[in-house]
Amino acid sequence: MFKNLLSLFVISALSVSVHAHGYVQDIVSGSTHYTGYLPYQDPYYNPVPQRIVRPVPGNGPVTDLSLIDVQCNGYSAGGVVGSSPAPIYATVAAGSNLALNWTTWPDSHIGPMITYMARAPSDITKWVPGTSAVWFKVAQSGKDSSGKWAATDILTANKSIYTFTIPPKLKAGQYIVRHEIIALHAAYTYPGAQVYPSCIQIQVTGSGTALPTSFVSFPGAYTATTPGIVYDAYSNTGAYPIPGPAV
Ligand SMILES: *[C@@H]1O[C@H](CO)[C@@H](O)[C@H](O)[C@H]1NC(C)=O
Ligand SMILES: *[C@@H]1O[C@H](CO)[C@@H](O)[C@H](O)[C@H]1NC(C)=O
Ligand SMILES: [Cu+2]
Repeated sequence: MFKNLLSLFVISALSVSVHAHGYVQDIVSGSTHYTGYLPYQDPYYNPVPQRIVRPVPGNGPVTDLSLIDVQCNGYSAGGVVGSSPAPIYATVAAGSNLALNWTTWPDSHIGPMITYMARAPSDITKWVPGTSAVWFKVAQSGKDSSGKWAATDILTANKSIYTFTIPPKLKAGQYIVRHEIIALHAAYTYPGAQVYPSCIQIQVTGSGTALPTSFVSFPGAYTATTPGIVYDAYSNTGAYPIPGPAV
């Protein structure tokens, strides 16, 4: 009896932490703040607030890596092919930092933080990349040599702020920043890794001319056999192979 009560308690305690996931709630460029897309508030306002972040259905993950949902989190069920665009974008200089403020991240959800960009061929407030190979990696952080994970150790130590630099020589234009945490607490098998992507629309300014030459698609970049997607984070004490192409 006592044992049953105890396991009931353990199960309900677990389900609290399992359900407390997250998303990017605030973006800072220089002294300009942009509120992120707030899935539990924005849809209920009339008019709906204008954000630079593409809408997400909630704070949950994507685990089926073959779905378009893995691009910007959500909406394959809504009949939208890929992510649904946001109405506005931030203007940021090449070479400057973008600070992304995550909602409080659960301690159990350890894993890498990875950032990609894709150059919009046309108006970013209408562009949906679909399954095209348009993404290139600009930043990544996994497990450091002392065993600290980007999420949750470093993110939490940094007050939930993740910062990356827009490549200094990047050609001016409109880009989607696809930023993600991949939580590995259940990644010992596939499906298991939990992808939490967030797509932020920006206009990059500057006189640079650089563009990468190789690109990946979402879905496509990650599969069940991509190194770092199936990974037992508790038994592996060595280095972690961050999924996807090189930066
Ligand atoms: C992150 O955003 C939240 C919600 O807007 C805010 O309360 C918090 O102060 C921000 N964190 C930092 C370190 O700016
Ligand atoms: C931690 O936050 C500071 C201030 O926002 C930033 O300069 C630094 O790059 C951040 N570190 C990481 C790992 O994001
Ligand atoms: Cu979770």
